[in-house]
Amino acid sequence: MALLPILRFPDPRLHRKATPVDLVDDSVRRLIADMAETMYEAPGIGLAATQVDVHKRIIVIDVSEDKSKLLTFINPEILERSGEQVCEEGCLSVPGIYEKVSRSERVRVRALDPQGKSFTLEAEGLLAVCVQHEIDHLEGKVFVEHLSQLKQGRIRAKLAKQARITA
Ligand code: GNR
Ligand code: NI
Repeated sequence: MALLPILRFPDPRLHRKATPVDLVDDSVRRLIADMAETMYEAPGIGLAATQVDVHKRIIVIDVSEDKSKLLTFINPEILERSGEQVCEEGCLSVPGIYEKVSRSERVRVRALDPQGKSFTLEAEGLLAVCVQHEIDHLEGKVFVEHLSQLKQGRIRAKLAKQARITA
């Protein structure tokens, strides 16, 4: 296993659209194991392959208290969505920034598991938020892009200032 470096907003590679996985093989399973290790170490509740500069449609999520329920979604698709919820979101690619984003309250997702088998999952609450946040990454979209231009400008300025301090 290996820890993978996480891209930081506004890296242009975060805006690439990921392509579907055509074969779930050992190299995909190895990437999933590395993504899970990277997510737990960060620590975070989700990670999209895009964030580790792999532009394939793969997501890992674990919203459980004791970090014992790893979920893997390969080629995820939202089949149905309903309701609305507002959640304060953060992102491992946008460290130190937390902002409220409005998303669907419930989603039904279809994806492949690490054995290449299709499954569907009904998600609500934080899990539903996380699924939508991660699928956005696969589309090249970072959560701050849901915010007003004014807020995005402030966030870019804050991150640029942080980068100058840590350089
Ligand atoms: O760790 C994470 N926490 C989080 C909190 C609220 C809404 C979404 C998230 S996902 C984030 C990890 C991450 O950046 N995934 O892409
Ligand atoms: Ni994120």
